[in-house]
Amino acid sequence: MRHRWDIFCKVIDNFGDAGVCWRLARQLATDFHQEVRLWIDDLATLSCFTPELNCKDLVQTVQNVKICSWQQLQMEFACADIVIEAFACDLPDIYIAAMLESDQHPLWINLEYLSAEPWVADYHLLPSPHPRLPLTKFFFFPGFTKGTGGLLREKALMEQKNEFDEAVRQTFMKQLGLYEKEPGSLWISLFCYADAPVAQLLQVLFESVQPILLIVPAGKVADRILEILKDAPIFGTRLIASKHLSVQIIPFLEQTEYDRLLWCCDINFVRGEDSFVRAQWAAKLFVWNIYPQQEQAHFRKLDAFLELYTDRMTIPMAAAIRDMWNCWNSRCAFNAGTWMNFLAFRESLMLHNESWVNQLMKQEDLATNLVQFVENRL
Ligand code: TRH
Repeated sequence: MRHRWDIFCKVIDNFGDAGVCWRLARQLATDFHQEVRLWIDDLATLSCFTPELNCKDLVQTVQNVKICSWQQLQMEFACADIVIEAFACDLPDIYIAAMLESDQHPLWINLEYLSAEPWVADYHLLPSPHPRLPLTKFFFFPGFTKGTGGLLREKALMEQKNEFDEAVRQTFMKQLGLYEKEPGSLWISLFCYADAPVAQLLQVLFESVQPILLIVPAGKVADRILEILKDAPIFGTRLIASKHLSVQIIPFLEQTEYDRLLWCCDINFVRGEDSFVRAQWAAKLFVWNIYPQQEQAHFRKLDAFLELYTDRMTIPMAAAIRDMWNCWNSRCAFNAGTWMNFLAFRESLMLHNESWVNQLMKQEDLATNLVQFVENRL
């Protein structure tokens, strides 16, 4: 059934809040033909990966999603049937008042952050009655296992990935200004936080005897790399960092193009939440830079994911992954040994990642779970 959805998104920092909400909004509109409005307080961040967006337009429709600046709530509006409060962003009072006034109160869902911690399944879909008002919100937890809300995965994603053959790949790479891949070379995409040991990674890659192309979308990390390599010679669009290491800074990509970049690379360094999930669907080698939290709470999340992800690996392979990921998240010193050990498992990791994707695919995707929950409640 076609329902009206309002998704509320506050950009706390970086791109993930907008990235997740935009992906969900698009999927609800495209795959489920729902009427979706995305209320966002920072159009500029959304526009970084949605080039069609015009930041001056406070209301506009892009890819069948009505995007409204949060400021527009001062004008007259009608509540939707379903309200998604992304990452406990606190619905505006004016909207809560409108919910109370509507004949049938909208179904209120709080979309939580992704975590692999075991408690997630116990809290998924729990109701939380409002302390003062006759309204209830439901917690919706994304996750990797049965009983959680699942992961964002568009219906056509795997088909599109399979159709991304050599010819399409060549065209895509050309558009990005990337030359043909040298046989035997490694392509690595790099998206991480400023405190990841990027200088150490470069140091290790300088010494590589295998040709490497490090591809870095524009941003703070790209700036840092440019600073480190300020004296490196330039060949075409690439910086020649050492005999075998070249670096190419590319523009920050449109969201679906970023997926394609992950499909093109052999190893993807990803971060936060959304790029982390996309790297899993890409099924190439990936290294996660987790979003740092106070009192190192993020390490519990990192360990919980590693526990699941390495479950079916041999002990040496699991140890190599743990070491690489822990060092990349500054829990230990990253060095050439860590890297070489990780790379040594490349072939078996590729196979592992294929079966990891198959395991994840046994679960419904997040939007399907959300729609099913809504159908059961309305
Ligand atoms: O940007 P992130 O670090 O986002 C976040 C935020 O820090 C957020 O506050 C926190 O809650 C969350 O992580 C856990 O990383 P993430 O989640 O990977 O989001 C990045 C988005 O940017 C994602 O949708 C992919 C997209 N992207 C592009 O579209 N093009 C690009 O070139 C790149 C590098 C990313």
